[in-house]
Amino acid sequence: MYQYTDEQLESMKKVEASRQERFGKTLARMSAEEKEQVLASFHPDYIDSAYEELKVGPNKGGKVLHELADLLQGRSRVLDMEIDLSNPDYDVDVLVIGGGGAGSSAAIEAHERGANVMIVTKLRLGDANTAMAEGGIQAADKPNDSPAQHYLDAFGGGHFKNKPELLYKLVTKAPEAILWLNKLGVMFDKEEDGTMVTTHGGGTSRKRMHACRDYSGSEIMRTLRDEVFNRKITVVDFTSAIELIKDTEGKAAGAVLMNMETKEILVARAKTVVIATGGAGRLHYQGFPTSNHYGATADGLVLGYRAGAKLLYPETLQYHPTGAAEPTQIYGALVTEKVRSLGAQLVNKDGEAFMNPLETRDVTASSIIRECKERGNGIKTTDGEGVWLDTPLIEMIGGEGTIEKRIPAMLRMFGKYGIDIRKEPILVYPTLHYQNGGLDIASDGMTSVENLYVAGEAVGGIHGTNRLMGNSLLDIIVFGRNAGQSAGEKYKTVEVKELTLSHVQSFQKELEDAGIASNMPSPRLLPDYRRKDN
Ligand code: MEZ
Repeated sequence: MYQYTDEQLESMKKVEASRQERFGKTLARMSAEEKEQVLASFHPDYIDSAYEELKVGPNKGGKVLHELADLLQGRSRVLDMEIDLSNPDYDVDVLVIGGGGAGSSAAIEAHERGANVMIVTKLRLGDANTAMAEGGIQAADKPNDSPAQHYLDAFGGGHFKNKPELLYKLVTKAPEAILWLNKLGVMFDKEEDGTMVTTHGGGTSRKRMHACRDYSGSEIMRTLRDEVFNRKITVVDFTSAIELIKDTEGKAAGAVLMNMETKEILVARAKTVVIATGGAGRLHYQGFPTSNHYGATADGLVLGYRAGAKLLYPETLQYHPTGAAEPTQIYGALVTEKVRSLGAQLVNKDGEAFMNPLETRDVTASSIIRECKERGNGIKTTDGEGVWLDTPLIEMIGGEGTIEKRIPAMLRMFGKYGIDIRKEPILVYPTLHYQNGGLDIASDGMTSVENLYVAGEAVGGIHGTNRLMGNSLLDIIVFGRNAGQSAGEKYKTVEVKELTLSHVQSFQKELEDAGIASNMPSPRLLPDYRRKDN
């Protein structure tokens, strides 16, 4: 059971005392200038000292966070191995690296096109950020909405940096994505007459968030996983891709795999390869906690980069405004934005609502950091500080039972520690949630490396430099299917030449020429939480 400190209890009383007065009031949105100011002063992406310039590779001269630079310029795990590429352990049409929502969607679509598909995943199928997504998936499929409106919201939220052709695909394919999922068996929240229930997210001008309570990602992943199993698609689990293989024409042609338990090295030859390895939260950029699953270590970015694929906006990360700040056992865990969509306000130590809670994520996270760091209005927590998210307002607005019905996962997550979010506010602080940038793709999903496709969080450019809520579950479906459809057609024309890892040696030479002699094994594969002092 969580025991509040005296200071926290005293502050909570002020939140309770001001609740009635705050109830029903909507705080004004910030002006463009105010947003720019708070971002420049408080968003972690603006901290220059957290970044360094890349010395080698397709983004040479560009800046990335130190933690990512260490891996992009780290030492390939295959350099010290003798690997026989002449006799592959697997030979497939489409190799999908990653077993989350994007990888599964890609595999299903490629399989639909007759391809012999194999998914390789370092944990189990479905151990992915997809399964951890809570609040929902956007699609403009109501009469008062349109893909054009969805485009404008996401383009503004992304600071007008989204790659237009990718964003166009995202929003125009969104209604179809919902229908596809619905047909596969996803249990979306629906009204009695079968209409989908939709809500707002930060930065949306229409209610277009479709959800499955606050288990949206888990429900979507359950359905995709069933479909992969029903189709009998080969899944090699507990096995990581540690390097891409090319053929002598420089085209992607497979991957070197490592069994995570036995460390056995295996070779997969493939006519096309889809990277769907997800995000990077477990790199804990700038020391932030994360809402991500354990495998989120940017592996796909490293593999793709060494193979010659360019990164787009790798310097922009998403810090979800509301990670749990107490109790310490769930520090950094996601408190879905849906909590704010349903009416919870962000409140400081004196019981004052300090901002409109549905500003875009980057603005909201920065404002929370400002409230704590500059204004001194945060509440001390075990791991740092936080602000209140006043959840009891949800029941006042929506009626008794709303929390149980709409956000049961939140009720349970805090309930385990004796915190009843229907009656008490909760403490939150930004948590590392999403990698806005990633590998650059064309609208068919292919990188600049022939036959190498990317889908899901490993892609950069769809969301510009800041993603809106619910556009990630959408992008894993739209771009997962897209990559699977493209790779599932392309393989039919591919003739793989002799396999080679010469690009890895060339990259290593580039590193040495640049004076970088790193011994850091790359990709990371899993985080290391072992204590360093014994
Ligand atoms: O898209 C997301 O990141 C999402 C739906 C998260 C959430 O707050 O629930």
